[in-house]
Amino acid sequence: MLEHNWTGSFTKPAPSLYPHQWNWDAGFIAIGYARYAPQRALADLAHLFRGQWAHGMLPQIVFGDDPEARYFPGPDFWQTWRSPLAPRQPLTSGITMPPVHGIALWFLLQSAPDEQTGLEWIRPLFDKVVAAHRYLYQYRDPQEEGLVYIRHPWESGTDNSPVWDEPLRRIEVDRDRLPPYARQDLQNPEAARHRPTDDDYDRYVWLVDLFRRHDYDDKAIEAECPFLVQDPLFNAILAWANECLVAIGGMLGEDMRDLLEWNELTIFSINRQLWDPTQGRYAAHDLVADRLLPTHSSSALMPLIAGAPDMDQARQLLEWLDSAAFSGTPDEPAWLCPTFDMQHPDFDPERYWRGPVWVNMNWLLYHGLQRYGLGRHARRLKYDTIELLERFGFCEYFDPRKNAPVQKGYGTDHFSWSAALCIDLLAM
Ligand code: 2M8
Repeated sequence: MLEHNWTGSFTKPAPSLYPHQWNWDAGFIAIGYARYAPQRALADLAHLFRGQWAHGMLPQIVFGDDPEARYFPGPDFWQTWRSPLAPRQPLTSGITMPPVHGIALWFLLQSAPDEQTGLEWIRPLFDKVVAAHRYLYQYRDPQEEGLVYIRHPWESGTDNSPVWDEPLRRIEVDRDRLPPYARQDLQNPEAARHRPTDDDYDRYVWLVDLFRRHDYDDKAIEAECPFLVQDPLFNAILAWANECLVAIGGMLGEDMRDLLEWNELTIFSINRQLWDPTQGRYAAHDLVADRLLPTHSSSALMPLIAGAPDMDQARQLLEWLDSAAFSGTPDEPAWLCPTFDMQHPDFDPERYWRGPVWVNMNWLLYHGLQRYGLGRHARRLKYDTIELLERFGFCEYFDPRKNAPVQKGYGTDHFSWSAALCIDLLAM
């Protein structure tokens, strides 16, 4: 599948639905390649970082040049040439994504025949990944508390999660003033049931329009953007990646004091700011309303990957994972791990990030559980993931209900990170 999606210069997330290169997809894909084709991983990541902006932002999409590629929004819609910081070539989108690349470098290093070789492989990428973290701390952490915000649901990677509904509702869309656009993602008959709704897309487009009107100036956007959220998933990935970079930097003899300080603050603030003691889990913090968002997705478990929770917090997270929210009931058993609370009225087992199981989230949670010595849970997560792929194909996402009358996974098939992370899980 990865061969199939390799274009000659980068790996697409999927054959036609996602015809360009995506930021966190490339990180997960590199983790799979690391197991059998590390040079391919390095080439893929090198291509991604060609799209890095002058101030360090690593864009969500690096566009390829296939004239047949159909994707909205493409480069003409993003118009990133309005910013002096954006590369002229390759063209990119104007937002970022969860920074998994430090973690990918760590996995590449682990897969090398020896430490020296591994360090030589990743050396050319190291400073670029650090620069992407520096961008996040300098431009996305206005209160200098070690927590970075996202300014678009696409930056979360969990695009239409019910958690974003509340801050998105703040956006009043006037269709007459919205730039005209045509979705390209509804080409198969099931897509309208599985993908985000048109109302979601109107808000996604509204936000892009705001960004481009401000020529992608971070400060100007921050002053006006109604969607500024500190996501536990994004910040937990940042913290795990910081940790990986600090370890690699130590081996390379680099001065890692900045990253160490930032990371200490990030872990501290994940617990101080994002822990919801009334629920016993992490939550996203809405910077505009200055409050914790009341709905919680499986992202609320993810600070486990960064070692942020203490043992008592970890126990509360585990209880939640074991509850009907994620593990289902005797009548309605679940594959681990639904991305949203199955008992919540907003849960939708078929719609994208509102409930289905995603392989990248399972892979992350697997590592979080291992980190806390929760081997039995980690194994269940691993074998559920492999069984889903075996039964339903290398799809993009899966119905979490074991009793669901389905023969196949949802979304596109030949999905790169489902294949890549399966390789890694099997090799582990
Ligand atoms: C999905 O997001 C893109 C926009 O970035 C889309 O829906 O068009 C998400 O699942 C995201 O996490 C993923 O990186 C991307 C490509 O696989 O697709």
